[in-house]
Order: sequence, then C-alpha cells, then structure tokens
Amino acid sequence: KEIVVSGIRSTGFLHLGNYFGAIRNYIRMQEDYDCYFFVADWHSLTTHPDPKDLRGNVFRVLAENIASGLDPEKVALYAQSDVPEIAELYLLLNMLAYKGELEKVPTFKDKVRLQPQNVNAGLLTYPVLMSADILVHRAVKVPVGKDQEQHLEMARNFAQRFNNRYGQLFPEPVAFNFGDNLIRIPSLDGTGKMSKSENEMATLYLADTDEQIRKKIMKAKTDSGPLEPGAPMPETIANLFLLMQQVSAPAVISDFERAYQDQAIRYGDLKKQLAEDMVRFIAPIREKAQELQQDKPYLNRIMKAGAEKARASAAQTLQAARKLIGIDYY
Ligand code: AQP
Repeated sequence: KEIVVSGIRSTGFLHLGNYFGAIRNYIRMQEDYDCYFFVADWHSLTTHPDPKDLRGNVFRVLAENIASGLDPEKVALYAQSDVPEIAELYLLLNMLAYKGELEKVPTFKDKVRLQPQNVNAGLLTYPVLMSADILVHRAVKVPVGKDQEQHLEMARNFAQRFNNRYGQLFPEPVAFNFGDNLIRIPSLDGTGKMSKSENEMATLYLADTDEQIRKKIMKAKTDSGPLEPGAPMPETIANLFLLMQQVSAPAVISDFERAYQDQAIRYGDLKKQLAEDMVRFIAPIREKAQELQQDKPYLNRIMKAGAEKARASAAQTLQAARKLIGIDYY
C-alpha cells in the first residue's frame, strides 16, 4: 500500500476548508492507503498559544476528524509531539535547507506581516518541519488544500537534496486531492481562503450551530452591480456556487446555474438553499464531535495507539537516515 501523511494544526476550530481540502480526502484514502494523520501541535506553537487552549484544540481536532468519518482502526491518528523522531529528522533536514529559500516562502512573508512582534525561527523553518512530518514515514501522497502546494515542492527539494548527498532514502511526495485539482475553499467575505484564524463571520466551522450557519451564509457577500451578458461570474457568486457544489444535490445546483445563466437568479434564494444544505451537512458532524470530546479516555487511547504505530514507522526511517549520514556508532 502507498504511504500517505497529512496533518492539521491545532490552532482553533476546524472549518470547511480543512474538511474539503484535507479531511474528505483522508476519509476516501483510509481504505486503500497506509495512512498517517496527525494533529500538528508543534506547528501551532509558532503563534504562542495559551497551553489551556492548545490542549482543548488538540482534542477537538481529533474528535472532529473522527466525527467526519475517519476510522482510527484503519489509520494512525496521533499528535505530532508524541513522535520525537519527527524533531530529529527536522534537525537533520535543517542542515539542507537554506535561509534564503525559507525567507522567500509566501506563507512566511504573510506571517511576518501578521505577527511582526513574533517572527520566530519556527515560522521560518515551518516548511522544514512539515517536510520532516511527511518524509519521516517516507510518504508518497499528501492530501492537502491548495495553500500547501508550495510547501510540498519544498519537501520534494529537501528529499532530493538528502538523497543526492547521502544516498537514496526518500521518495518525493506529491500533494493530492481526489478531484483533479487541489481545492481552495474561499471565505464568505471574498477576501481569501477560509482559515482558522481569520474573520469568524466569514468562516463556516464544523462546530457552528444551525443558527450560526444560516446567519453567516445569509450575510455572505453577493453585491455586484448589473452584469453585461457574457461577463464572467463575479468571484463572490462563484464562491457560493463552489460551496454549493460540495453540499447540495446536483439537480439543485443545475437549477440555480440555469437561473444564473438566464439572469433570473435571486441571490437570497441561492443563499437560503445553500444554508439549509449546509446545516444538513454540518449538524451530524458537530453533534458527533461534541459527544466524542466528552470521552477523553477514548481519545487518549486512540492517540496512544496512533503514536505507537507512527513511532514504529518513523524509527525505521531515522535508523536508515543516521546510517547514511554516518552517525550510527553502535
Ligand atoms: N480554505 C481552505 N481550502 C482548502 N483547504 C484548506 N486547508 C486549510 N484551509 C483551506 C487545508 O487544511 C489542512 C490543515 O491546514 P491548517 O491547519 O494550516 O489550516 P488553516 O485553517 O489554514 O490554519 P490556521 O492555523 O488558521 O492557518 P492560517 O495561518 O492560514 O490562518 C491543510 O491540508 C490545508 O491545505
């Protein structure tokens, strides 16, 4: 079976971007691949979270993954910090990563803008740690959203550099999505991608109540002046259709598409339909996740079992890496 790795940072409530970019692929891959999915708690330390919040977020990410349909019997589900081999590989890869290339990464530049008072080295070396997460299991496929495409390219570069310098060890991992393209779920205010740390009103969380879902969708931006016939669809409207494609029935979608073509569409109706379909989609996940979060012993058992499996795989890689580098003495 091909090896698959992916992680989600424990920086807040999971949202539709995390679901459609990452988790949906996890669920589809769990039968046919050897899967390692983790909560990226180390990665979240770059923003200095409160320890209390961090712990709660880790358990919520686990619970929301399982509530979405991930089967911990089939995949290794673990916390990144439970696998110290990742930190060791991170150190080794840091020797092959160059300051200049790390400084050029757009997500690093974004963070410098967002948190100028805290430009720590962890932010700079984020792509190296991410590469270690993946390469430690010698994974070949990485289900992620479009925002991670460039980080994957860096993982391939580091793998290649290691292989060229020390000898073949790592396959070159590729970003993966079950449609043709990697997906990017836009925020409801049309200002960028949905993300855990951005505008709450413009992000649909898996933990949102029915009322919150309805309210956010009804407030989503649709304002655009009258359109010339044949003009491209405005981005805000395309965003609503994109969400609809994820959760609504095909016949419903084509009705609205036709209405749009005929310039007979009422955006209020489109949003109402989308809101109801979204409520139907999110509610069962939210309820199941709430239930699971009450059962800490169960979540702990899963984390431990996942960590054991992940460590066994990681230890083999590190043993081989140490040998190739020349730091295996005994
Ligand atoms: N909007 C999105 N569309 C598609 N995929 C997305 N992912 C995140 N947002 C979208 C995918 O979810 C996985 C986990 O990524 P993450 O933990 O970095 O998620 P985030 O919501 O972007 O997290 P943060 O912590 O809130 O980050 P920023 O700093 O961006 O605000 C990945 O596979 C990602 O592609």
